[in-house]
Amino acid sequence: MGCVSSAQVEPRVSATHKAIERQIRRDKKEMETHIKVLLLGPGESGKSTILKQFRYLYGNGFSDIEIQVFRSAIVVNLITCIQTLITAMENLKIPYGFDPSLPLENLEAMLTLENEAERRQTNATTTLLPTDQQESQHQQQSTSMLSGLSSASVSSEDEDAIVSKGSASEVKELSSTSLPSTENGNRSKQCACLIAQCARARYEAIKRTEGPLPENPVSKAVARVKGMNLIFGLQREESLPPDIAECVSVIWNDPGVQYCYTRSNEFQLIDCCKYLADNASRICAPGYAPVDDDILQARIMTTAVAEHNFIIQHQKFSIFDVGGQRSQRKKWAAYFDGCSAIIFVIAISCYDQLCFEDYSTNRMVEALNVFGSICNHPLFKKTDIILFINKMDLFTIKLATKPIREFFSDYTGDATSVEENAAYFVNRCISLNKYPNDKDIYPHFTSATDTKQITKVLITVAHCILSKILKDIDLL
Ligand SMILES: Nc1nc2c(ncn2[C@@H]2O[C@H](COP(=O)(O)OP(=O)(O)OP(=O)(O)O)[C@@H](O)[C@H]2O)c(=O)[nH]1
Ligand SMILES: [Mg+2]
Repeated sequence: MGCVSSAQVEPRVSATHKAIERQIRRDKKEMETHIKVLLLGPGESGKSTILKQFRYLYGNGFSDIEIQVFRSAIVVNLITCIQTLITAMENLKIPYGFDPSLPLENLEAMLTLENEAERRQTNATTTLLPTDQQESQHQQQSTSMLSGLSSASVSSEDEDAIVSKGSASEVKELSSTSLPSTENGNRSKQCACLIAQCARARYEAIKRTEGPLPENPVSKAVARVKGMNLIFGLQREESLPPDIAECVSVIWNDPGVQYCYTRSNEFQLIDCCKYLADNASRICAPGYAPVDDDILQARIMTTAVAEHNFIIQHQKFSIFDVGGQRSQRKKWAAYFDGCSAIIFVIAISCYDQLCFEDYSTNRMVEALNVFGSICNHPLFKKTDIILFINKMDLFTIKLATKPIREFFSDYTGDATSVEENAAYFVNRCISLNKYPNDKDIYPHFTSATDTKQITKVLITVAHCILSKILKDIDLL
């Protein structure tokens, strides 16, 4: 066995030692610069849509199988939206064909005729009733009229009472006593209330005279779409029956359905409804293949945490997309460790909506609560938060007819300025930060389905996250 002198061993040992040290340094650097970003926020705020945009921008888009899944989801989304509107038409008692854009006097005139018809019918019935029943019916009518007219703010029960029992002149009286309010919010609320009453009266009249749905193209289309069952989606290559596109378009273009859509905050309707319904003929056509914009509009609720890796400016980013519904939030904590940055997403257009999970909590209030608990979580005491105030496109449209003061009474700014209204919600978020000296909140106004707009924001955000992390580990 040969002997090796220490003089021969040492250079080899020190070379190996240096190589190991270099590797450790490389690993450490990689570990430190492997950036873990969490996408957090309540359900339907747009987290998965933002992830899709990251994939278009820094990844390879979507595989054929994924596109097939989106195709199926988009078709199901479209049919579900139309079925939801059909159900809402029934629940809100809106007749097909109802046109709220008619001047209020025309609607009132319509009410007069309908109430006259109702009065004659009631007279015909009451003459056949025994006197004590007539008395009780009369009492019921008087009570409901009084309760409707004496209330300052008209609740939906009051509306019911006025519409089912009151007359056109009473509705007119309500309009003339309550409409002169100079406050934008009150006025629009009361006009909306009056239009809703007219819709109900018309609905009741149609039901009285013609049964639930008169035979016409809309009612045929409604019956056709109502009966569809697409619960498992479409199979590969499978298409919708050829008449469905026409049915969807007939329903969607009905003025009553359009009016119902303006009241979609009173029920649960996904935000892509208008986009999908406007594109129904393309989506329902045989051989439909979704384009990128369709994929961005597709709504698939996230129920399993998805991790996606990207190389951005030579650094590895892992972005985690979690489910935002209440039942999904329990899973978030498992991903908090080692988090380098949080992108918190709030849908600003949800200020007039109720939660999907419970129909009594305002979605924006829920979003602010969730934001507060993440922002002040002990593990994130020093973690900056990138705040995406998302769905600015929908917010801008909504704000024109629904002042936020109707839902957030402490808002005292300009009713229609998008900037001022949006700043109010940003300030509400910032004021929740209990560690203002340890962390910053960086707000961005986004429309996640608008590729051009969001791309700029994502590039800026990725650059900022990277610079900050590299600075922190002293590599700059
Ligand atoms: N118009 C518009 N629609 C948006 C925007 N962001 C998201 N959406 C749509 O809103 C719906 C919900 O978006 P998602 O990305 O699925 O929401 P999410 O936060 O991932 O929801 P969960 O998975 O339930 O937590 C989808 O139909 C999106 O296309 C936006 O900025 N503007
Ligand atoms: Mg999601």
